[in-house]
Amino acid sequence: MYDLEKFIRELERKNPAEPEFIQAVREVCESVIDVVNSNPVYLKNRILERITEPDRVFSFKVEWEDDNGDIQVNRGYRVQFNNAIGPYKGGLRFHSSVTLGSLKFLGFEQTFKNSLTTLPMGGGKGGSDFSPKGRSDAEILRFCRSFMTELQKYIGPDTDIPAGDIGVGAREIGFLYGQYKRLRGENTGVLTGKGLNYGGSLVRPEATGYGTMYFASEMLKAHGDSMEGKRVAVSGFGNVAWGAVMKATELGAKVVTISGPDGYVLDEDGVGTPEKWAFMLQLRSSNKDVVKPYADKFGCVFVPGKKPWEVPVDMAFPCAIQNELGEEDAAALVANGVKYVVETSNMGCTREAMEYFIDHRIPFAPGKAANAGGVAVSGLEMSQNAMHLSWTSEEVDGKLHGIMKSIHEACVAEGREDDGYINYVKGANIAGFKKVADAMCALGY
Ligand code: 2IT
Repeated sequence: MYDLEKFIRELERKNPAEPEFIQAVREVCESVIDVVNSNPVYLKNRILERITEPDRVFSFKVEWEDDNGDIQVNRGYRVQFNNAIGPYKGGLRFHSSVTLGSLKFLGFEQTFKNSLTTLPMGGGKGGSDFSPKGRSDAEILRFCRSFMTELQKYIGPDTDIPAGDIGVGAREIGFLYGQYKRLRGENTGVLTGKGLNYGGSLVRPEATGYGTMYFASEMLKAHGDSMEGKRVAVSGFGNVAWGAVMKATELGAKVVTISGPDGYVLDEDGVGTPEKWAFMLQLRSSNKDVVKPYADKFGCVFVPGKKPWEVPVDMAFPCAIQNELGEEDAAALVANGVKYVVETSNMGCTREAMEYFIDHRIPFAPGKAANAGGVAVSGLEMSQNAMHLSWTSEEVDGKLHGIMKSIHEACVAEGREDDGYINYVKGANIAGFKKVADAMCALGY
């Protein structure tokens, strides 16, 4: 039998100064502890020790020359967390906050998220503390080349397939894939999120945001409700927020906020026109990491230095980065009458915020369920690459929709509590965990 607190203490001892990793592991273990303790096969297999230890971790030096001719040094990583159900799969994050601990949390989360997608993909994550903010395209190209020169030693189309994440979009994937092809002479599609004319999939850019809204629609349906007329707060302004605002609008909701490190925009008319969506893409590609220009251009309110959670809304979608929504934010949202919270960033809510929503019986979807549409369409891109053909957007979107529905069903099946409340955190963790744990037991040690 596992003693949860003792297990976490030992985990902290083995992984010092990695608070996000400990936070992510604790959340999963709290959900699955009864399932594990009542299963002799899991106990005999020491499943918690094995599932919380990454298979391997690579760390490498990335040297590149900036536009002034000065040499810069960053650190690159790839965490291959777990390949029990398929090859390692997960994004690359280029952001100043990247550390080994943050990538271990992301790789751990990815393992269960990928399991939920129903596709055969294991979990991995990588990236660098390099920040594209304020960099020229030429600098980003030189960084990406140097990064891939090392990374290519560890990845392959049947072993480890990276993709984008924060700071890694279509431009960076292009530069990275270009260098991979130069070095390896292959066209195997080793990265996903590629451009359409060199092996990418339709709908991949929109997939995370679309998927989250498909999940939200299922969630609302399960509560006898619909997206129609809902007032929505979104944080972030990157690829995920962009897909989310487009699909939310199509489903009849009104998104009134987006945000950046500089503050948030309150757009009472709604972030609901193609011109506004196109401007979000421009903001992202400008490498400035600010949203104020949106408020200036469209004449709406800009609130500097704040997060959008103080705005009264029916639904909140954190779409930026881990722990972006804390307990005070949760309390403000609940006090203002929020009805649903759909975490779209990975672990976007602190432990205290998540518990606040659950204690107040607000339906709360965790990122590993709600944002799985991105990696799901990455999985579909892998299938298309392996078959050397491409599907129409209707085919891809239809499969994405089906996957998000099935993730929602899995959460309900494992997460319904005695009072009828659907605990999506518990449901996602148990459903994602069981598949990986069973595969690990079947494969032996
Ligand atoms: O967090 C995520 O699921 C991603 N960044 C996407 C990963 C992928 O392989 O598409």
